[in-house]
Amino acid sequence: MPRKVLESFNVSYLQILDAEGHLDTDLEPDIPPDALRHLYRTMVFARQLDQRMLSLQRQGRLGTFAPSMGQEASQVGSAFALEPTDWMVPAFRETAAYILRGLPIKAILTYFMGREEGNLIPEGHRDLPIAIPVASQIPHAVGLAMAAKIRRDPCAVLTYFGDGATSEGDFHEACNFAGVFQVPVVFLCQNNQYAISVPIQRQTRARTLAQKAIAYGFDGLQVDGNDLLAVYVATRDALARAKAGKGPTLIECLTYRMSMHTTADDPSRYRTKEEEEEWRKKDPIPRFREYLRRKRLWDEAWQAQIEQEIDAEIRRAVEEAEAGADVDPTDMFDAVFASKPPYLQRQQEELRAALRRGKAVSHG
Ligand SMILES: Cc1ncc(C[n+]2csc(CCOP(=O)(O)OP(=O)(O)O)c2C)c(N)n1
Repeated sequence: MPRKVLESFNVSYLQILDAEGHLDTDLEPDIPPDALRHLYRTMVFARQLDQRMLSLQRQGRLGTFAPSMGQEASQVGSAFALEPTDWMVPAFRETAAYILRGLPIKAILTYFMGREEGNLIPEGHRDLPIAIPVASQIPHAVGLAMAAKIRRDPCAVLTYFGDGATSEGDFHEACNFAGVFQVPVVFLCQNNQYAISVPIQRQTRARTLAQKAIAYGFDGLQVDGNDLLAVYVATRDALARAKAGKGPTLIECLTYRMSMHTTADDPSRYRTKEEEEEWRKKDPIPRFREYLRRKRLWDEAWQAQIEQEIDAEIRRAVEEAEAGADVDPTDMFDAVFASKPPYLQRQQEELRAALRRGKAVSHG
């Protein structure tokens, strides 16, 4: 018998606005001018907040956090494609996506100042809290999508994760389940080239991460993750397919973590200045600014105005967050389940008692 080819596959790459500012007008989405300016402002906001948070962390006023610098287009472009009724399921680096979704800045700061209340997503927001264990949020997203399907809730779910997460079992189990049950989920992998110090070449032998979708029976595509327009179009289309009952999509956003992994990391130990410089030329923010400028939607005066407004807004949020109550470590047992199971109740009591004893010792 002759051998037959049973499967062959294609992985497409989408770019609409390249690093030199060339625009593919056939693919350009029709986004109203106000929305374009809002998208730009959100990216600038995220970057300014990153910088402010870094200073606060260095001053001992904020805990460790993972900067989103360089990944603003991947996050803002994709989150913009969501309706408020859709779910957003982040990992731990999605500050820019949270800002676009309208999470109060005070909540973001409160969480990173070590207070659990910052992780309580306000009523009515369909966003999940930060997930630190790598890839753990991906099965949660698939669970939400499965629930939506069963309840006939016409929403879709967008979940974020990094290139490193694609080496975790959770990613593969989630993809398999989503493919089998055709649930309305969009997997958005921000391939920022590193998982802490591990480069993408040590993460996979495959040419793209997008092609991992093929084995699970759905489509994967790669997009220029520093091109907000391409990210938006890819996510918009994937969400539409999900809502039409056509199942999941894996979108791989090619991007770069321009800053440190977290504030506890020193990237100069594992990557070169030359490499960082190459990616700096692909920075998503100046690229989008130039796009707006050519449309006469950006000028220096507006830039100065938004920077000032954002600065004032961040300043207010920092004041409010710092004025909050002291950290209570026993809070970590609350809000995990709708009603606290007895074993967590017990652990919370034990911790309270231990803290009281500790206080008695230190004061006595
Ligand atoms: C299950 C688990 N293992 C290890 C860690 C420690 N850790 C935190 S972030 C990270 C790398 C994640 O890389 P990637 O998924 O590419 O996301 P990125 O940090 O680049 O956004 C690791 C290993 C963790 N948080 N959870």
